[in-house]
Amino acid sequence: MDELRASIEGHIDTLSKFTATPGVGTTRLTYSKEDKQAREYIKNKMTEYRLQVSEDGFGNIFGKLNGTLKDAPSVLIGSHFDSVPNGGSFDGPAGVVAALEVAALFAQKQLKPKYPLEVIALIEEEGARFGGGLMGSRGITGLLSEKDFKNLKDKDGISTEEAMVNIGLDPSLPKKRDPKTIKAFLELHIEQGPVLEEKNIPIGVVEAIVGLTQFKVTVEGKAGHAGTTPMARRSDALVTAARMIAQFPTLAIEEGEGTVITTGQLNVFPNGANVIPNKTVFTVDIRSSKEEHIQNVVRQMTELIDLYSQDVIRISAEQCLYMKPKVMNQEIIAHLKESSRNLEIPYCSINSGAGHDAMVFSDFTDVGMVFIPSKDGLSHCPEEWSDAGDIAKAVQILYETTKKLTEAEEK
Ligand code: HGY
Ligand code: MN
Ligand code: MN
Repeated sequence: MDELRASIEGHIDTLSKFTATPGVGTTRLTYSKEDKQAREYIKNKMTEYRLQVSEDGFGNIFGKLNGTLKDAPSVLIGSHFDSVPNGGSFDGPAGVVAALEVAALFAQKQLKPKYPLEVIALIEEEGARFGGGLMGSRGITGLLSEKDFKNLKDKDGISTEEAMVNIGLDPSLPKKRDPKTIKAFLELHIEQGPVLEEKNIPIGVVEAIVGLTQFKVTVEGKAGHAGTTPMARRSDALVTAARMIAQFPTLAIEEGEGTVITTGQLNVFPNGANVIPNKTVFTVDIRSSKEEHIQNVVRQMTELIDLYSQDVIRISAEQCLYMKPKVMNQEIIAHLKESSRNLEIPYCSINSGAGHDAMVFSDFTDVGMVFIPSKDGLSHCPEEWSDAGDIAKAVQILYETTKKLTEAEEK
């Protein structure tokens, strides 16, 4: 176990170095220089663990161990390797590293699975560069069409495919994958909340994932001189945005049952200290375990937009992502719990307040997720930390579960 723990620490430590903001957390945007560095490391490890390495037309990375059954669907195991700006070292990479170590155990024990095993490292789960998020998994499953993918641009107007080519990726490779080629999807992820740490339990078997939606709201007013424009003659895009955003929390609190709403991004144009803003663009992220709460908050947000539209020239809202609440596959949940019991590793059931690629795959195949504790419940910040020993415990549970799902016998 110490060797496994050391190997995990080595992976996490190396991947954490591939950041655009050294010393201030992990910033690894999709198709960036840092993406390319992490990609090379992951592909080298896949090769070292005797996996056949490939990439698809989105830049998702696959490491395959063939099975003995001809044309059989694969058991996918993995997570994402992009990050939020100034995020942590574990959100995503913990799941990719765990999957690599499961494959390493298959190689060490010379397992020949009936069904292929594929380690997968997914791109743009966070949406930090192109917006929306869950892009790699939505692309594979066809939820994000090839056309919509091509049309996505970052804040500098660089398109997805342009950015891919800039780091040597090939957008012409196959994109959408036939769901019949996937038998199951397993993902280890950090909890990103306080529950497991407070319970002092190392493993959470995920039962359900909240539904979520994200909007990009654009408020258009009129630029003007801060000194000479009378207050009564202003069409101030920032004041209007601020008045709306300040009312959002009440919508979620009054909806209740854990409903949450967040404005994480706000851009002001032209952003001059002595200029009345003529445009603001901000995001709205709404989540709940019950779909009707999400829809109620969206309706009330829309009513607020209509109300404040009279103060400015125009307000528009673009929905970038909508995912229903998802439940994990009961059979896989049972396998994960049985493996934990057999290994005498304490576990509990848990629901996810964070979104994950597993919620995308769950419409196309059997899906299971395992959480490990997050120190102080923190995530999406440089302080994010999880114990490599807990990741090692999850590797053992995922190894036993993957053996069952791939029908691999140890010699
Ligand atoms: O936003 C989320 O829940 C995930 O971290 N992308
Ligand atoms: Mn995240
Ligand atoms: Mn994540």
